[in-house]
This record gives sequence, structure tokens and C-alpha cells, in this order.
Amino acid sequence: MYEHLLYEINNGIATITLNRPELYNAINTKLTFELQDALKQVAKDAEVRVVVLTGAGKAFCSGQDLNEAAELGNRSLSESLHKRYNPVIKAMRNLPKPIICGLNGVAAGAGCSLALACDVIIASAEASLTEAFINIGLVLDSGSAFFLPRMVGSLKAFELSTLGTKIKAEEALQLGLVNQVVAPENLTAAVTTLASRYAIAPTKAIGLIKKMLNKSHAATLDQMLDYEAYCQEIAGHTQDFREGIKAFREKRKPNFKGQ
Ligand code: T3D
Repeated sequence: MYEHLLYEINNGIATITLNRPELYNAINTKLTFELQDALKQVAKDAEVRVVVLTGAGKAFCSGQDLNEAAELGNRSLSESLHKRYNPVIKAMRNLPKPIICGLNGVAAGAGCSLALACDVIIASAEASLTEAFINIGLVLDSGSAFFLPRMVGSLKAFELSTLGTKIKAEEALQLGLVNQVVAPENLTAAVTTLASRYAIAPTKAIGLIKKMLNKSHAATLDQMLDYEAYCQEIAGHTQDFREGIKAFREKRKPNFKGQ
């Protein structure tokens, strides 16, 4: 189906694997458009209730393919971001379903941004993150300038993005850049355990919570109180809410359908 992505769906979990392992899953033009397409598929497929994003081989993603960048020569990077990268990040943040990053190895440049745009990051102890842009004379892009200071604070964000150093998984955990660090051999199991939990969760409510948290970055308390009321009204009309109440009263586990 795709040249540079693996895409599979199992028990409500869509797994998208960046698949150019020999180049540490560097992102070329084709891969960005394939990723845009895969994100459209997971958005419209009601069977999908959670997405896992991971990389094939040793790395998660090394960012823009620098061989392609050299071949393309002098071009507009702004245009490249607007057409290729930004739609991916927007689609990830607007997807009303959780996205779990299975951080299997290094994430650099736009690859780091891709990881930070996920809702949950579970890292292998061998993984690392690097805002590598500065190492080639570029600035943060693909959302890193948005996500990084919110996750680590402005002092640390300046340091990490101007020095381009590699943040190892354990340090990333201390900084609040990843949710959990596991032994490399346990990564798939840890990701699958969490994804399986989301696959039977009240998906509509999770989608709404994601929207609320996105919005809260730029909202006042008054605006958020109104937005909470608006979203709760929607959640209150879902089948899953009815099932949640019923299951509570019947003293059993709810059977959420994501509707
Ligand atoms: O459109 C636009 O251009 C605008 C968008 C820009 C967004 C960006 O992402 S800019 C930032 C681009 N990425 C980088 O600058 C990262 C470059 N790579 C690295 O810094 C390092 O390779 C890593 C930190 C990712 C990993 O280091 P290490 O020592 O573990 O591995 P390595 O030996 O450097 O790399 C392994 C192989 O992957 C190697 O190939 P080889 O020599 O074994 O045949 C290396 O060339 C290749 N590779 C790694 N990153 C890229 C890459 N090939 C192409 N493009 C890459 N980005």
C-alpha cells in the first residue's frame, strides 16, 4: 500500500511504522505524503480507536532526508514545511483518537517533532531525542517550537534546541519528554498493552479530551470552563456514557464501543 510506511490494523489498533531503516527512517517527500495519507485513513476508519507510531530498525526517525535535501538543492523550506510537514503535525493533533509513540531509537530534527506531537511516548531505554536542526544550521520546525517549551520549560528548551545535544531516554523521562522508559525488548509489549487499553476506551471522550488539552494552551480559564461545558454536553450524548452509567449500576466493567 505504501512504499516507506508499514500500515496495519489489529483489534482497533492502527500501527504506522516509518520504514526506511537503512537511513534511520529519514523523511523524504514521498514519506511525508504517505504519512499524510495514513493519518487520513486512521481518522476516517471507525474501526481504528488508537494509533501507534513507531520506526523500523534501530531508529525512530532521523528527520528530513539530508541526501534528498542535498539533491533538491536550493529550494523553499517554508514551502516544504507548509506542504509536507505541517499537515502531518496538524493531522496528528487534530486526530480525535490517541496516538502512542513507540520510541524505539533515536528521534532527530523533524523526527523529534513527530514524537513530541504524539499523545503518549513510550521509549526504549536505548532511544534518544535530539533537536538536531541547529547542527546543520536550521531552526526548530514541525511543531518543536510549540511542544518543547511547553514540555520542558523555556530555559531547558533553549538549551536543547541551541545545542542540539542527544537526550537519552532516562533524561527525557526526568524532563517530562516521555511518559515511560522500558527495556528495548519490552517496548512492543508495553506499547501494545497501553494501545489495547485505549482500543476499548470511550474513544469519543478521549478525542474530546485531546481537543480540550490542545485548546488549553492558548485559552483563559473562562474560555476553558465554557469549552469544558460544550465538550461535556457532547460526551453526555454518547452511547459510551450511557454504557458507563449502566455498567456502574450493574457493578460490572463497561463495554465501550467508541460511539
Ligand atoms: O524540507 C526540509 O528540508 C525542511 C525540513 C527540515 C526538517 C529536519 O528534520 S532538519 C534535520 C534533519 N536531520 C538531521 O539533521 C539529523 C541527521 N542525523 C544525525 O544527526 C544522526 O545520524 C543521528 C543523531 C540521527 C543518529 O546518529 P548515529 O551516530 O546513531 O547514526 P549515524 O551513523 O549518524 O546514521 C546512521 C545512518 O543513517 C547513516 O547511514 P550510513 O552511513 O550507515 O550509510 C546516516 O547517514 C543515515 N542517516 C541518519 N540521518 C539521516 C541519514 N540519512 C539521511 N538523512 C538523515 N537525516
